[in-house]
Amino acid sequence: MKRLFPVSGKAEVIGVTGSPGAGKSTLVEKLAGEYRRAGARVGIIAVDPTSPFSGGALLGDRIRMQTLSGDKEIYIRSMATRGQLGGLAPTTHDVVTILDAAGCDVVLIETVGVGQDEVEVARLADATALLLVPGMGDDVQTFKAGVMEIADLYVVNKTDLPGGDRLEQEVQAMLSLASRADGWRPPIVKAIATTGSGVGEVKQALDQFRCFQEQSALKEKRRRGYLRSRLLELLRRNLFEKVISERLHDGSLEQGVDDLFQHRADPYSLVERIVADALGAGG
Ligand SMILES: Nc1nc2c(ncn2[C@@H]2O[C@H](COP(=O)(O)OP(=O)(O)O)[C@@H](O)[C@H]2O)c(=O)[nH]1
Ligand SMILES: [Mg+2]
Repeated sequence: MKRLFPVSGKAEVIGVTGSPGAGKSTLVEKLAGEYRRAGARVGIIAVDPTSPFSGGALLGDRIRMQTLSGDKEIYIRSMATRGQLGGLAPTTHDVVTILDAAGCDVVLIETVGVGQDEVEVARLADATALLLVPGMGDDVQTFKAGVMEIADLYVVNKTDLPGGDRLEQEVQAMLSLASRADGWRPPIVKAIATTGSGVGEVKQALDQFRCFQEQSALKEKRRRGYLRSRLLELLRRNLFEKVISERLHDGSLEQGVDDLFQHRADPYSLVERIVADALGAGG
């Protein structure tokens, strides 16, 4: 990773999020086809929540994306979240870097929209598309908190089913209530992922967003924001492991629990002492 990072940073990273069954895998496959036709090398990362069914889900994704599997300019990787809070598989960031360094022009990341997940994808990605489906409980009310704010593009999928127009109007109405600080007005694209209808428009909208970002230096701002949070996250993990390995290996963790249980110590002072010891500040 140390050697790959310096030669990465060229790929366009696109997150595709939405409820399970919304058609993300189907859309990603078709979208990958669009990018291939435009001559791009494409990487696909499908992040699955770990569950008793995940084996089936991964297999399903592979089958769904099988039209791509003979293409040497496409690389598909499924990853489990391993129950990590927040969702995105811990190594997803590194896989993006690897695909980027390997010359992928576009990296598509599919994640199941479960709470904190989308926020993380939005941070990692240059652009995030949110899939909504009519009549699946995906009405605007349930999505309002949090998720809506991170979408740069809305895809109303399964418009071969009834309710697509109404859902589009709902999203439109929601978007008209608030304007984004960066001035971008997220477009709404109607699609039928299974037939590929509207997928060309999805790519066009993503291209327009990229132009908008490049003109307004928004892309730089976004990437800097992501790199800052990545740096802090790695630092947090590294320091934590350092403290654990240097200070808490010899039963002192249990000793601390004991002190807390007896109320001889409070957790705040205990943590302050442990950290100060590990950093060599001496307390
Ligand atoms: N009717 C209809 N079904 C769709 C459409 N897009 C996807 N599907 C179906 O919805 C199911 C879930 O799709 P999938 O891509 O696996 O969803 P994901 O869980 O979001 O990745 C599959 O059976 C797809 O064939 C669409 O536009 N219309
Ligand atoms: Mg899927």
